[in-house]
Amino acid sequence: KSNDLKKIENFVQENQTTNNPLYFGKAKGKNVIVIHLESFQQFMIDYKVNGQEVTPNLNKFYHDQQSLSFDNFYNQVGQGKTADAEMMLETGLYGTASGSAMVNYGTTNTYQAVPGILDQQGYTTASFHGDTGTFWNRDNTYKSWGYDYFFSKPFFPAAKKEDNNIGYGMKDKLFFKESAPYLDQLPQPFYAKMITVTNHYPYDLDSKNISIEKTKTGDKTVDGYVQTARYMDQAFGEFINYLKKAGLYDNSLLVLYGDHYGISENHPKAIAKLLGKKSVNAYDLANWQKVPFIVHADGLQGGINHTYGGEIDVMPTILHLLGISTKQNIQFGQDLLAKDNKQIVAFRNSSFVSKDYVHYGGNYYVTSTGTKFDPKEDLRAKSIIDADQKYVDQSLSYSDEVQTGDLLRFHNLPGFKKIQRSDYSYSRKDS
Ligand code: GP9
Ligand code: MN
Repeated sequence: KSNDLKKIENFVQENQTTNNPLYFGKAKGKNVIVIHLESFQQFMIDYKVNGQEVTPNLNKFYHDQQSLSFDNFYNQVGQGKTADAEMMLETGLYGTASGSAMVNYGTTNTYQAVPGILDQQGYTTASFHGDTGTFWNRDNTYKSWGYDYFFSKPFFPAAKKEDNNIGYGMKDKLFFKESAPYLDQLPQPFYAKMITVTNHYPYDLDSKNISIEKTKTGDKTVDGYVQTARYMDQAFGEFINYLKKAGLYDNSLLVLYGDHYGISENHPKAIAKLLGKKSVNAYDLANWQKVPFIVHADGLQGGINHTYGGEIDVMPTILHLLGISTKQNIQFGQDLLAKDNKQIVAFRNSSFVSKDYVHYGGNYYVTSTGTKFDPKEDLRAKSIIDADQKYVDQSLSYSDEVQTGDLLRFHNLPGFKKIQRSDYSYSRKDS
C-alpha cells in the first residue's frame, strides 16, 4: 500500500466534521434528484430586469420553507467546467489542476462515488443529459462511478429534430419532458441527476422561447444570459409540476446547484453594470463565483444558511442527510450542515474565500466588509490566512495525487465493493 495514500488518509481524518443530529439521516431512504443548473449564478436569484424577476420559479424554490438555501456557496471548477462540477459533487475530489479529470482519468481510475455508494445501499442510479454521451467522457466516467443508467441524446425522441436542439443539446423543456417518463419507471429509491444545457454560452434562444428582454450592458456576450436563464427557470418549473403530479416531490430530496459562472470575470464592465456599480474589484469578482445550492425535502428545516462552502462539500452534505457516514471516505469536502465546518472555499488556482478573509486576484480582503488590507501589516490576520492557505494548497494537491496516481485503488472503503466497469452498459447507439 502506497505511503502517499497514508498521508492523505491522515489529512482527511484530521479534517472530519461532527455530524449534526438536526440533519443527519433526515432524508434517509428518500429518492434523490439532483438538478444541475447550467452556468447559473447566485446573483440571478431575485434578480430583476425592468422590474421583472428573471427566474421566478427558482426564486420561489429558493425561499420555500422546506428549502435549505445557501447564499455563500461557490463554484470551484477549473478547466473541466461542468465535468469538474460533476466530479466534485459525486466523488468529493477536485477536478485536476489542468485539463478535465473526467476526460483524463474517468475511464481508468478507481472511484468510490455517490452513485456506486447509493447503488450498494439499494438505490437505482441514473444520469440524464440531452447531449451526446461522449461529451466530457461521461459515457465512460459514469461506469467508473457506478451509474446504472445514462440517458443521453439517443434516448430522447425529440432530440432527433434539429430544431429541438440548441448549443450543447436538446432544449431544457423538452429534455425534462422526455426524461420524466424514464424517471417514473426507475425503481425507488433512486438517485437521479438531471443536467440542463440551454443556459450555456453563447445564450442563444429561438424567438418563440424568449420571454424577457435582454440586459443592456452593451456587451453582446453577456446580454442574452437572462433570456436563457428565464427559459431554464420555466423548464425547472415544469419539471417540478411533473414531480408533483407523479407523486415524486414529497418523497424526494431535491438538490439544485449552479455549476459555474455564466458570465466570466473577463467582462468586468458588464458585470459592474449588471450589479449597478461603477466598477468591480477582485473582492466583487470573488463574490461573482457564488452559485446557488439548495436542498429541499419534506420535513427538512429550511431557511437561508450563510455557511461558506462550495461544490466539494456537497458529497458529505448529501450523504449525511441520507444517513450515510463518510468517515472512511477519501473525499475533500466538509458537511455544510456540521457546526465545526472550517468554512474555507478553495478555488482551483489556490485563491480562496473563507468566513474571515478573501484571497483573490492577488489581493486580500475582509470577507464581511470587503475592506482590502495587507496581511504583512496585520499579524493576527496573517496567521489565519497562512493556515487557511495551507489547508487550501494541501487539499488541492492531495486531491490531485489521488486523481493522477489512481490512489483509490489502494483504499479500502468498508462495505463498498469495487466497481467493475464491465457491469455497466448504456447502449442505444449514440449519435
Ligand atoms: C456539455 C455540457 C457543457 O455536455 O455539459 O459543458 P461546459 O461547457 O459547461 O463545461
Ligand atoms: Mn457547465
